[in-house]
Amino acid sequence: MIRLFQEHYARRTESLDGLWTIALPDGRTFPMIVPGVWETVPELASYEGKAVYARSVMIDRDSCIMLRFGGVSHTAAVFWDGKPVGSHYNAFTGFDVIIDQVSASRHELRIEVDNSFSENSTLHIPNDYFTYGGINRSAELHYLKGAMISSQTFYAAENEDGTFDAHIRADIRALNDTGSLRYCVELAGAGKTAELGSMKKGDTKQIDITLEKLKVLAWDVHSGQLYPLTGTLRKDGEIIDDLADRVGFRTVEINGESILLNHKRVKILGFNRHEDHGQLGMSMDAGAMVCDLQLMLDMGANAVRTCHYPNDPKFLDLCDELGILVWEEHHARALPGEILRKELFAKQISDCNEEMIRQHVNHPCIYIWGVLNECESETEFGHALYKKNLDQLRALDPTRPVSFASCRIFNDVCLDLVDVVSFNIYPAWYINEPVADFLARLLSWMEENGAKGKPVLITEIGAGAIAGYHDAFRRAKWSEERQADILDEQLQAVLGNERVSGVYIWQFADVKVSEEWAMRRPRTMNNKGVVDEYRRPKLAYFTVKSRFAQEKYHQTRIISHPYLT
Ligand code: ADA
Repeated sequence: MIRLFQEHYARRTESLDGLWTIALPDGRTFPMIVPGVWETVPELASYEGKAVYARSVMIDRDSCIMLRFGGVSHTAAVFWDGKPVGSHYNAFTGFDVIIDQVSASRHELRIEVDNSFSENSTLHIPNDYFTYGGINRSAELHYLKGAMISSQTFYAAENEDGTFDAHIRADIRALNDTGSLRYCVELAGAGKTAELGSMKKGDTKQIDITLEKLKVLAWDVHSGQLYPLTGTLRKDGEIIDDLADRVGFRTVEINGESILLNHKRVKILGFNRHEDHGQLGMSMDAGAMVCDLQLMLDMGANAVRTCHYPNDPKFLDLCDELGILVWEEHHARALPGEILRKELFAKQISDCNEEMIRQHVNHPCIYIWGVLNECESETEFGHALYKKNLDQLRALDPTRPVSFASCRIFNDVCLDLVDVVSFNIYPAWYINEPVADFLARLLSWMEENGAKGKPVLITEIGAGAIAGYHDAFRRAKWSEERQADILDEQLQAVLGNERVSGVYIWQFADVKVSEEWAMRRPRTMNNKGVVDEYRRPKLAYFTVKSRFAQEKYHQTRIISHPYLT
């Protein structure tokens, strides 16, 4: 399943997860698990290129079907019985392919997958994380009837008396000429109906429904109160489609230099987390994701930054349930100027913005959207580019603040564009300057350069250590001891500074990087994790745990299971 919960009860869906076959251009074939990455096959550990995934699909009645992919890394061309039916670029957002008039018989489904770097790829480039190959997230087969609920977007507005009004926008799509349709939505004990009338094949309609004065428990840090939101579509009284989601009621506000969650100032105690694991690559199942979150909670964290791309919906579902705040950002890490100036980049990043927000907007755990990590924010061209991307995010979701993580310290010209100012800094690691001194210089400079009166986040800070390498004298960089000491100094300075609204440690776990980075990255890994790639804690784990535990924002964890309310 693509989500952690069942999205359809009336619509018939089937999982396409399981063993497929892949064929390489040289004729080799392998059984291949979906979701998964081919690098877990020893013979393909360093294979970069094309592979054709294939399986048969039995359709037991003449149907209109939809193929739904959570993610394919990084380019997919979809073929049904040999005919091209869809394509998608970017491993980190999902996509659908609708196929009409499918006969009741056995069919062939093929996906040509390509993870190579080329002129056709502006987001996946050789980088300080790895681009795996495969159908990296779950896939599903949906049977559609005459019309479907394409999406339901939820937004909650709090009333003076503490109740909430829920605004639901449903997009309906007719797959055939339909008779009179009726849409119903239910949430938190309330419900409403909207008459749609008849629709012609290909028609779309948008319905806005408000459920007023709902008495609900707020979603909060370490208390993920969720409510099922259920939409149904009826024709002549029969349910022909449905869509279930889970939503949370909370408020996120920027109030001067503070970030408020439910009117309380929140302090971010977070980690940067890549989707990567020593054994599973980027295709971590929910169990492995929970293990990561349990380690972060054990260290006292309340937040995760999805560096540097939209995350697996299952991971976001878990953050919803566990009450963990998420900074989600589109797919961009330190892209060079020549890429940023390509027309293809403008298209690929705009598609990613649209898909990220349309697919993830209902997750209460996401409190902020980010763009263009460490890109060209020191030039006029960069200012226009950041403005274009931030404006697109705001247009798609006016309810959340926006930001970007800057490394153009003392040169950035884009801080005026954001609601929250954020910096990636590495004093005592890359820069041999006492952390408190560097931080003081940064905070002073930024006040005169667009940050005045805005919250500040340190979106990256940390140091490297090769797991198992020890220096009894605590001097050698890359020793666990030195990493722990640097992180201790960094966290003391950052968490002790009232002007800073929080921190995301770089990073949670060691991750694989592109071969092109090998000379700058021992083990061809980014070794700044507080755990290694197999989640074995380094000494720094306990340093973080001690520092986070001293924060008054370190709440007693009340993990209340959803639906108890
Ligand atoms: C940057 C970048 C991260 C990582 C980090 C590092 O801040 O945003 O992706 O590369 O540096 O490890 O140096």
